[in-house]
Amino acid sequence: MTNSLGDIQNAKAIIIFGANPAVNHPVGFGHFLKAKERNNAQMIVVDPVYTKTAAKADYFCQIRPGTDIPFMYGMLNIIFKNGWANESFIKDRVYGMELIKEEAKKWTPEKVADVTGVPADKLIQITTVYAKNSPGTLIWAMGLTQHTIGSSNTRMAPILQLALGNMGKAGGGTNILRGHDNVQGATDMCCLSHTLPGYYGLGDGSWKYFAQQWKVDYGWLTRQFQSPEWMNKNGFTLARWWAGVLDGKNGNDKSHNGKTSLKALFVMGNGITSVAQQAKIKEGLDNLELLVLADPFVNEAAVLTDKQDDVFLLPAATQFETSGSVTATNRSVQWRTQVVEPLFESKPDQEILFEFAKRLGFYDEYTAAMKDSSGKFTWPEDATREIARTLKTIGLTGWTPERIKKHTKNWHMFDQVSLRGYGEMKGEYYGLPWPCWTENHGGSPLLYNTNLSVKDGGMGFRNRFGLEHDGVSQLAGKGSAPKNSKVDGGYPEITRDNIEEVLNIKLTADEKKRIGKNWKVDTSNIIAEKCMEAGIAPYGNARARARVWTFPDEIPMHREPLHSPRQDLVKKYPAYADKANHYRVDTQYISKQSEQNWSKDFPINLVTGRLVNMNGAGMENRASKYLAALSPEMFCDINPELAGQLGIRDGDMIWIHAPEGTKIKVKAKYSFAVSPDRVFLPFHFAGHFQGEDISHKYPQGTKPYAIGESANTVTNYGYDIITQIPETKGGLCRIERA
Ligand SMILES: Nc1nc2c(c(=O)[nH]1)N[C@H]1C(S)=C(S)[C@@H](COP(=O)(O)OP(=O)(O)OC[C@H]3O[C@@H](n4cnc5c(=O)[nH]c(N)nc54)[C@H](O)[C@@H]3O)O[C@H]1N2
Ligand SMILES: Nc1nc2c(c(=O)[nH]1)N[C@H]1C(S)=C(S)[C@@H](COP(=O)(O)OP(=O)(O)OC[C@H]3O[C@@H](n4cnc5c(=O)[nH]c(N)nc54)[C@H](O)[C@@H]3O)O[C@H]1N2
Ligand SMILES: [Mo]
Repeated sequence: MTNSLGDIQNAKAIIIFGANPAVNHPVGFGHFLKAKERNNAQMIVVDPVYTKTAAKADYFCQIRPGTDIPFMYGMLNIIFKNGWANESFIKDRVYGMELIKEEAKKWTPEKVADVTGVPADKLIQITTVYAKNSPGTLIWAMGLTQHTIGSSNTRMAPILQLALGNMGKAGGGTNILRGHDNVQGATDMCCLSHTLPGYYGLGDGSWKYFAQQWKVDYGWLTRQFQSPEWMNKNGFTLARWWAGVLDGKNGNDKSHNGKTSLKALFVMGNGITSVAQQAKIKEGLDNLELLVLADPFVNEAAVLTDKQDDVFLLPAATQFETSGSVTATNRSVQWRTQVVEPLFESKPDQEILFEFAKRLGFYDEYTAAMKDSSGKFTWPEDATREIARTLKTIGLTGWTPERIKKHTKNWHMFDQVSLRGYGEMKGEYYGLPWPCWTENHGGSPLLYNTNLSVKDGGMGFRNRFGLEHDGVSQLAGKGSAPKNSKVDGGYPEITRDNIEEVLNIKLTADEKKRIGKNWKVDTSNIIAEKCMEAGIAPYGNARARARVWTFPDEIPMHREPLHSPRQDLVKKYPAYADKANHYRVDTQYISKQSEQNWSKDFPINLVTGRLVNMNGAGMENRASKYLAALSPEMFCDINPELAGQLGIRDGDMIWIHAPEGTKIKVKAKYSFAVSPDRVFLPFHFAGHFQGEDISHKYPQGTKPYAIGESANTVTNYGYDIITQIPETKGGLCRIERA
């Protein structure tokens, strides 16, 4: 999220792609409604389903799943044609927009209408409204990401904002509504298999930096791997770990994993039934040697599997029973205080991990960086200090436990919209939104804003991809530097070698001795401090890239979902080539898409999403009598017209069949929110599997109040080409009366 939820109140237009905040971010949605009250902000919702958010919008575009790229190119077509683009912003701060202009020319409103299902005049109407009501904020969430082209979708949306010059502005920006409590923090800390914490890339240099910061021997670290080259390879993802268990099947090739299958699975805080391809996941679970589930509830992976031995449920404490820093969707940090001591024999997650480390023999190394000279540490304060000391890339230097606690204690001393502090909090923004470059820096509430000095939260775009590409400068143009900058225009990221030249300063001999190699590893903080004095962002001042020369599609291109209802368009916009060793698993694209005409046997689009009373895999809520009562059983939203064609009455049980050969049995619920060519399934249920009630497998006394089929038993095969997120928002199915 470039701005903040509060800042949405500054918007004059709000366009929402694939997010349903009225249901999924109901508190944050208050800011959207305030924007309407304050500025008469025009709200546009683009979604395949008429959602509760759409009900509050001024305009609703019912898009076919997986066609947001044509939709946005269609908007750009109209914007460029009418001269509504912000050409000076593009000239000074963007790279590669001419390629986008060329592609946009192809997407006339009529062509967009054919591909997306949104009428041409509607596209022209909403584009006019959005372009003329500036600043406009662009919101997205899972409706853009959960596709094989999810990563292209999430590049396309910022490109639209860059074209309109809506980036780096109050009331503008790209505001991605994050999911779980602290999911931003979890990502920043790298619950990921392809980077180190703080998004430091896998590579010898990063590992050496972390070895030093973790106070462990680099050689010891390398010995934890089969051989050192494995340190720099992507691991498995949550979406496809199961393929690692299934020897030689489903894209498994053991040579991608040190010639071995996965044998054990340790799950801490994921419901498992929330992941696509449940039948395969079951097979993966069944074939494990060891399954350990650390969860405050019964993790329904234990119910899904037929595995009888070596399945352990560890009682994890909840977040009410622990404390520490948590990061909100807008990069602001808060301190969470403990409400009660862990109940019964449950333990907070870190205690469980410490106990593991002790038994596996690396507790000393695990805790080394937190310990003082007497070998003691205080949890979680010393962990927070370690993070602040280490993670320069996203600017966490200023996040000391003392400052974070003071912010949380004084949250009434901050403005809700600008996040600016008053009284003793003056000069700081609520939660010190990162980057928070130094221990005196007040945080950056709004990314890429050049109207503020760097000291006050301003910055340009990061210089991450070199100084030039194909002879074109990657640095920002003259005149576009943050306020009070010593340099007028673009400049590179700051290093030991260029600091004196770029900042036009002289370092003392002592500073020269202490300074780190570059801003990302400079634990002396000399680079950050000197940069603040000079009004310079340590990470440089560059252009935002519309063209990514290292990606399979250099600019976002439309590609039909692997299972598309439009066979004619599949030929025109085919999927990617298959990708071997994609996070250790061979992954199908074109071979799956062209295996057969899927839409012939599976003619209906399948969309999945959320309910307001349930969360994720849903066990937490289905175990609550009152929340379960609001949606006591699994259902499928179906348009009465489609239902009528299939002879299905409201409340009938139906079978939903998927291309993978799997099926679920659920209740039909008449709804006009979906058009007759698609159905909607919530994914919060478990306890039934392909028509069978497996609830006898819950440990005694733990069966939740509501059980049902998991939508993920029928979500289709398909994984994003960069991130491997499952294509749970675009697939096909066949429906019949049960
Ligand atoms: N009550 C509740 N709140 C939650 C959660 C929960 O489970 N329950 N989960 C939290 C988490 S982890 C997350 S990530 C967020 C997710 O928040 P959202 O992303 O808002 O959640 P979804 O309902 O999954 O999807 C949003 C919308 O995307 C639409 N969509 C599907 N396909 C497409 C498409 O191709 N294009 C477009 N434009 N739209 C599409 C769906 O119809 C749906 O209305 O919510 C968080 N908040
Ligand atoms: N079909 C379909 N599938 C989807 C999605 C979709 O839109 N459609 N959305 C996807 C998305 S965005 C997400 S984020 C996932 C969400 O799915 P999950 O990540 O499975 O979400 P939760 O149910 O919140 O799971 C969290 C688990 O952690 C446990 N837990 C809660 N607090 C703690 C704690 O403090 N410690 C520990 N150890 N455990 C705890 C809960 O009891 C629960 O079992 O679902 C994904 N799956
Ligand atoms: Mo999520």
